[in-house]
Amino acid sequence: MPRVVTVAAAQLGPIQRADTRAQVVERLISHLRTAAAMGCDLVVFPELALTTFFPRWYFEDEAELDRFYEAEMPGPATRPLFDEAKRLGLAFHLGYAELARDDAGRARRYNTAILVDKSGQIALRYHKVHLPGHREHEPWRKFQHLEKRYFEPGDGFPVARALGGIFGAAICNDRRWSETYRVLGLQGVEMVLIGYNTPIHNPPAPEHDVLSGFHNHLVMQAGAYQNGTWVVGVAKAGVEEGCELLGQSCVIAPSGEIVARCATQGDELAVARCDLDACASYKRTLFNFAVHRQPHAYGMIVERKGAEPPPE
Ligand code: CDT
Repeated sequence: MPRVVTVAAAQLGPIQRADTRAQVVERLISHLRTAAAMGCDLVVFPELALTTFFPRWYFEDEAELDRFYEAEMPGPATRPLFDEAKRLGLAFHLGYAELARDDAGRARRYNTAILVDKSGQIALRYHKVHLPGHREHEPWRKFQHLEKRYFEPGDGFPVARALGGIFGAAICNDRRWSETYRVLGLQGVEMVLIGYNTPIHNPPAPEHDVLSGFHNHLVMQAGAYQNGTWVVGVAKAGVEEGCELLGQSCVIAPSGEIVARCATQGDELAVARCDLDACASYKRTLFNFAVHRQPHAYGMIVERKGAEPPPE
């Protein structure tokens, strides 16, 4: 029997700071209903899909910061999303800011993505590993990117069996790192779910701005092909609090080809019928890791963090 997952890349237009959780969840539910009418199995929402992209601001007051985080999942505001997905028989993937507490009651903040299966159970929880930006306030920037301040990095790239296949997740900046896809690929991943909020302007390197759309697809297409996996990349797009975020949400086949993509910067679905068995011809041949990889030659990948050029 073919293992087909019909997936919706559920792009969101901007979420402004004044938008309430209830308003946002209503938009997510509207995406669920459209996706169900289109015969989807899985709806993929972006990174930090419940709020505006708050790392663009420096907050001194922790109580103000806390308002962007979820202390429970599902909580009172997100329960209707879980209920509606279950009623419609849909799995979904959601990015949000997670506020957990350790045994000593200390706050642990993560940029989190979950995959919720069709029965409403959380099948996979992922904490973003590659946190971009900076830790301290840098007033020279047009806007801040304080992910290093507001989150702690996750410690790995788990996969889960769901929907008849093997699923993994990555979040935004993770998609630019080949290590992300390879660690997932080494666990046999067949579909990688990636939400993102990508400001088109990068204050430390404005010369890259014009290439931001190219780089977005470049990295996800390479990651898909080199690991023989589907990749679903989903944006929060458009002008959010004066900051322009990239769109281009898409579904990428294990061939590296884009098979569906959004055309707007607003709320929009890109739907594709994904045969998970299409991964096999790549995983069995050109990218048969067990046959062709040479780990003895890759030691530096884990032993060394920064580049160390040879002496002059
Ligand atoms: N959200 C996120 O990770 N955004 C980054 C911006 C990089 S520029 C500091 C990205 O890689 O798209």
